[in-house]
Amino acid sequence: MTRKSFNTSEIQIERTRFKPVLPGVLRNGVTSVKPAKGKLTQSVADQDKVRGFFKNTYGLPIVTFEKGSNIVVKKKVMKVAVVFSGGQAPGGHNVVAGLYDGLKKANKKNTLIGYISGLSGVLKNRYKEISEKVLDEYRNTGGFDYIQSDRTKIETADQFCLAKKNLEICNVDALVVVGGDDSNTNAAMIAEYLKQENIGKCVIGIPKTIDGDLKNKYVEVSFGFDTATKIYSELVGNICRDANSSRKLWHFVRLMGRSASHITLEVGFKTQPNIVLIGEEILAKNMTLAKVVESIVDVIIKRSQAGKNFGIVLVPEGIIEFIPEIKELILALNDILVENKDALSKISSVEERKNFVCGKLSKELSSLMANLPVEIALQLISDRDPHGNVAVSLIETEKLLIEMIRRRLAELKKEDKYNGKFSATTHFFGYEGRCGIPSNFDANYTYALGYNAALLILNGFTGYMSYVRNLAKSPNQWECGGIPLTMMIGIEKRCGKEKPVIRKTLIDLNGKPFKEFVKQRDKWTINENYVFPGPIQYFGPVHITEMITKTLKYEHSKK
Ligand code: FBP
Repeated sequence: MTRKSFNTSEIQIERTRFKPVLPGVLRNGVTSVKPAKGKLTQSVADQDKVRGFFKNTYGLPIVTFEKGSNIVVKKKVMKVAVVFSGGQAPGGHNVVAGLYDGLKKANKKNTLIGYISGLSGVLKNRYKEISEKVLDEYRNTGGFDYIQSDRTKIETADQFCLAKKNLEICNVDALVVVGGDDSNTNAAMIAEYLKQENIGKCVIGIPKTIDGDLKNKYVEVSFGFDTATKIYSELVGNICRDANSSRKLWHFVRLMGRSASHITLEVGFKTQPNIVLIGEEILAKNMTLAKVVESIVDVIIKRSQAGKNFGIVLVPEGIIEFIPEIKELILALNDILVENKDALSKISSVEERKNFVCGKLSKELSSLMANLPVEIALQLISDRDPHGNVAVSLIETEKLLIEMIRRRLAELKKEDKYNGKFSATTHFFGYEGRCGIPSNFDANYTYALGYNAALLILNGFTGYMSYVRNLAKSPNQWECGGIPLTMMIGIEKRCGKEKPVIRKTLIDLNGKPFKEFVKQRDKWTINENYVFPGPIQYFGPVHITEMITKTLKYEHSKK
């Protein structure tokens, strides 16, 4: 096949021929699978408050798909809309493909449209019909470019009303939101609103994010994590080899992942660099910035004494939010930015903006701000995203660390406690992995998530997230169903107000992956135990092409 929509590579052409494997339970056609409802559920926290926000959709039962005759799915001709929301993650196009194929399997007359550029597409009523011909060109490809994405949040009464109106204009029976924790929170709110309006339209969420923090017993991993971490691991592995060859540089590699350090942990396992910082551990140990710096300096000195003035440090981008004094600073800044929105909008100079904000901080926090490199201070007061998150991807923590390390080493030199050389360089990997060609795992998983979402819709469910689990086994043994969105929700302070939000799952320091990491990491510090994973393999021996993440492997291990 040749791609007609845009230029393509040989490997992409070859990938369009890949046939995703459906989970065993979904393989015999949509009329041979029926939903079984489990017990009613509770939200993960703040039950009364969450129930108050979701009067019509709170506490639904878990749904599991089982083999069994089910003709209800053929009864009605359905029109479904899909939307990508938030950051890109490898496999998005296969969600659309699975959804499309599932709908068509039930009834050839079922149709699928894609809202363009995230939930703003719903508000502007911008969409395109998903056609078999064009979709075929996107199967098993990376990116979200077929229908694009953005971070719009549907929030105000007017926006909910407009969304409903546009769904009615398009005659859409169901909306599928492919998103992370914030976007799926928004999906839960839209589901609640439409249920309250009693207009018979369903909303289903799909767990997407490279960050891997949308995770629980049912959602074992969000899609994209597998591919993105494989891509970053190739890059980090190559850097390890470069460092080991030239032996002159310390490489500080910041990795995306927002608050959670799942990506960094996985890349750490795959490449075994000298230092892997884990935000959750820093928080648990209450490590100040000075303590974090000291822990790195300690390794730099030991390696230097062994004649090794080089090394690799992995830095999760969200680490900044876990260092106690900076966490306090960020929380204070969040409030100041909300409370002084109008005044700040009139200040165009970044320097004046910084001075204005510093004037509102306590004495201690203001002096902390003043001690930070000026770029970092400015990055900390940059605008929050529509969901109220700090744009951690814009904060160059690796540069902050290098600056502090330099200062500390200079002090130690003066005291004759260190006489090595410290030359450092930085890298930030995030966007490099978000649109990669999905691994076989992600290609299969996303296709199954989309197909399973079609089944949830055809069976009339709303307010659910499509789940596919038992992922450490082969797809034949994967289990499918729906988990109520409200089950994952707790209350958080966002933009100065209490809001319902799907809880991010951070690294569990008592979990098997972290414990395994603690067992291994000391061996990586002074000796070079680097691993060079190389690129994702799409063709070849099964133990390589179907390799799952180490995180999933340790989570499912018996020990
Ligand atoms: P999602 O949570 O929307 O999937 O996005 C994840 C992410 O890639 C984070 O790792 C990163 O901090 C952020 O998006 C960057 O956002 P943007 O694409 O807006 O620069």
